[in-house]
Amino acid sequence: MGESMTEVEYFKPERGQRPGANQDPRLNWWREAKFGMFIHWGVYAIPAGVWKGEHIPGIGEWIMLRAEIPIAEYEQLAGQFNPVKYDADEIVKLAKRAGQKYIVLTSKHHDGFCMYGSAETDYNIVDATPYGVDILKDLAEACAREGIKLGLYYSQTQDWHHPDGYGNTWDFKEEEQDFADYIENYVKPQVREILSNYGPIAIIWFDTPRIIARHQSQELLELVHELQPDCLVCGRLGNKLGDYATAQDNAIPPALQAEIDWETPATINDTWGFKTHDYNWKSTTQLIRNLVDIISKGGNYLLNIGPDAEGAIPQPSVERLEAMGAWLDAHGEAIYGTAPGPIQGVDWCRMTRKDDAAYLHVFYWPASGRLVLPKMDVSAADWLDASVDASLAVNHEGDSTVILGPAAAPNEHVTVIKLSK
Ligand code: FHN
Repeated sequence: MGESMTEVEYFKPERGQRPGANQDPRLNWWREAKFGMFIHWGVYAIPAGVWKGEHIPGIGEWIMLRAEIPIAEYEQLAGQFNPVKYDADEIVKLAKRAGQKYIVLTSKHHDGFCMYGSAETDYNIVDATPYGVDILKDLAEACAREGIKLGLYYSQTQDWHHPDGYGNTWDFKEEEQDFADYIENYVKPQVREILSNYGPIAIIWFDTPRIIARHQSQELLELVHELQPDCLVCGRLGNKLGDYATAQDNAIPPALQAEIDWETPATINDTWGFKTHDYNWKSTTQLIRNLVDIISKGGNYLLNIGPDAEGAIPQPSVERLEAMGAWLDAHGEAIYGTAPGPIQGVDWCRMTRKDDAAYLHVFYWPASGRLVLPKMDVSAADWLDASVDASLAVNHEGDSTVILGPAAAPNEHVTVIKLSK
């Protein structure tokens, strides 16, 4: 893909998009999977957006930076972290019910707190919390039992707790920090840990590649591939390295991106880490349309949940994910393992394809019941959802192929019609 406006806007080159991707067979499972669950979880779920009685604007996991909370104060959250409602099986089963095929958990976010038992620091869930359980081990075992791939988010540059990590300007002076030492003697050993102690890891999801040098990104990529050759590295490793491109948060490119493998990370409300006062939940219809829109343009959708301080998943997230799963139960054939369809750029519909079939995903249903498409080589139209009981026909009229259906959409979110030759 060239330096088009689309690339600049949606796949910032400095965030590390690898030209010439879309070939590597290690990504085959991921290309098939289409839909994953992101989990942002850490001690920031305790303040949940509120610090000393004040609502801190912005995303929940950034509260330490936004409120410039001194390390000595923020660290005390670890001593209160006791997520007794955390149930790895329940999370994995929710992902399965939602139709999500992989999970990516924050093993260390920018606040530096490790959600796994690290030998490199005591600032981790096993050593620093009353809970004392390695939640990553539980999640890895649950994923293995349920056949879900597990990926790990790891903040490789920003670490507001480590004296040499990037980003904490209120406890440390940047000119006194040794970022190279942090990468060499902290990040690399930790990446080695998460790739050595928890079985197969499908993805390392690096993020915010600020100030990282090319050789540092390159060495991290090589380390991941040396330890687990099949492990994918997302496009935010930095310096145009990584196995696939990562769109900006919640961004869906306006057109097909056929030349690259890409993924959109996205929120269900406006935050990643749990916030008590974020009620801006996207509707189920919007989430299903985002999924379809992304898949039809060749991408993957990594949709986030932010468990609360007790480890419970917010009910609005559960309800939406289950509703997405119900839609996917009837329409998964038009999503999983598909490629972008032949018709692109029509506002009222999206299209995917598999083998000889094209799948028409209708967002806006015309009252006339006439779905007018550019001419296509198809002779049959069927509802993908076998429970729909309404007539459907295909007509070729001049330069158009017209699908004739009922006056109202059979599905409240997205109706899918399978078109065959
Ligand atoms: O700063 C992070 C943010 O907290 C969150 O993890 C998202 C997920 O894509 N990534 C960064 C912002 O782009």
